[in-house]
Amino acid sequence: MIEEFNTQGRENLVAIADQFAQLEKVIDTKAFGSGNINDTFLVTLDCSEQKNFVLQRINTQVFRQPKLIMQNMCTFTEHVRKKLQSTPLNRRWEIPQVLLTKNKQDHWRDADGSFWRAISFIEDSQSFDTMHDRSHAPEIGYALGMFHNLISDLSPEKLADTLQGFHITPLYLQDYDKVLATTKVRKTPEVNYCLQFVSDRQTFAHILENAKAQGILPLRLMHGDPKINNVMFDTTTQQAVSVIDLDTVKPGLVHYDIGDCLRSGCNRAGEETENWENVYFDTDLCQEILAGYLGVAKAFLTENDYAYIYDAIRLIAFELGLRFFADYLAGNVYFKVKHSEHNLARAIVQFKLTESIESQETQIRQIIKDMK
Ligand code: GN1
Ligand code: MG
Repeated sequence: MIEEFNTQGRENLVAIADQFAQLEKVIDTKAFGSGNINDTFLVTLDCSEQKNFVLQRINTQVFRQPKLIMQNMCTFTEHVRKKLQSTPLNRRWEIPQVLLTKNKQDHWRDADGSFWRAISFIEDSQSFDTMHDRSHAPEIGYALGMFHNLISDLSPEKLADTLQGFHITPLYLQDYDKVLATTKVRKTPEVNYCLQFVSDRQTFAHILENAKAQGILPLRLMHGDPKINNVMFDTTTQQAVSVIDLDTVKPGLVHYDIGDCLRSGCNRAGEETENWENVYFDTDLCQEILAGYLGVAKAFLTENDYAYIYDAIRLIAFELGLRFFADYLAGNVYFKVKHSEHNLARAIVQFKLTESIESQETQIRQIIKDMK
């Protein structure tokens, strides 16, 4: 999709970006980031302050009610803005802002019916797909902790469910079973490995949902996608300054976030590697990320919350592998792919990571215990 815009649609893209520019002129648009769902562009304006903004076309096959996303974003940013105003932090922290169109709307529909929205770019910051520098580990934890901290007093009912079933592992398992029942699967060694991997973890897949249903883990607000490249770092200080990508901020378990942050931050080889033998879960990074997280989040975590952190790390890695694998079997209908085996390769990365997490269960549980 991005290529299509770059070759055929640049003028069109400038015209769309222009809807969100006020007096400034759009001087450049380029594909931006490595998102798997929406199409994202960085727009440059002819202006000395706030030179850039992020323009996105929301994938409405995934986010069926994109207006809810914008509504949630506005509720979230307003809450956090007020909170930071009354209790300022002693370091830089930024909240991505929704930018309005010339007609004061929070989105714009083009002639094809595509849903476009614009978000402020956090100036002088950058993100990384894998752990770039050890010193980033506590910062990534701090960023997630700060994010949770800032919304810990916003009640979950204030935000809508922008993506039903998101991170409900048993539902992904149901979808997977449906795909398996209706698809003729070509059984290569890689496919067989994945089939067996999922089959061996049927009971485990329910662990967080069971704890939620039994009231052991409370429903809170979560980010939904706090992977390493959604944390922005100040280019000068190299401190974390923002958590971006707010589309899935909605009621859920903080455990999905803790699991997602650690499964992405501690996988030094990254989600996109095809060198599966290099994939492992780095427990030193896990210790540092968790220390950064707990430095800010300790105040609202309960004894039960700690008891499920290990399972959350294991589950979210497994769940993402399951989601990639099911999408491969379904013909790559959800995640963007560069080739037909792409989702299969991504699934294997997450399953190898899950194996590494499982093989280090004792150490990981000890790290968590020592930090309480
Ligand atoms: C998707 O599009 P992106 O990269 O922000 C996905 C996440 C996955 C992630 C894996 C709405 O996020 O759940 O963890 O890919 N988002 C959605 O990279 O499904
Ligand atoms: Mg995302």
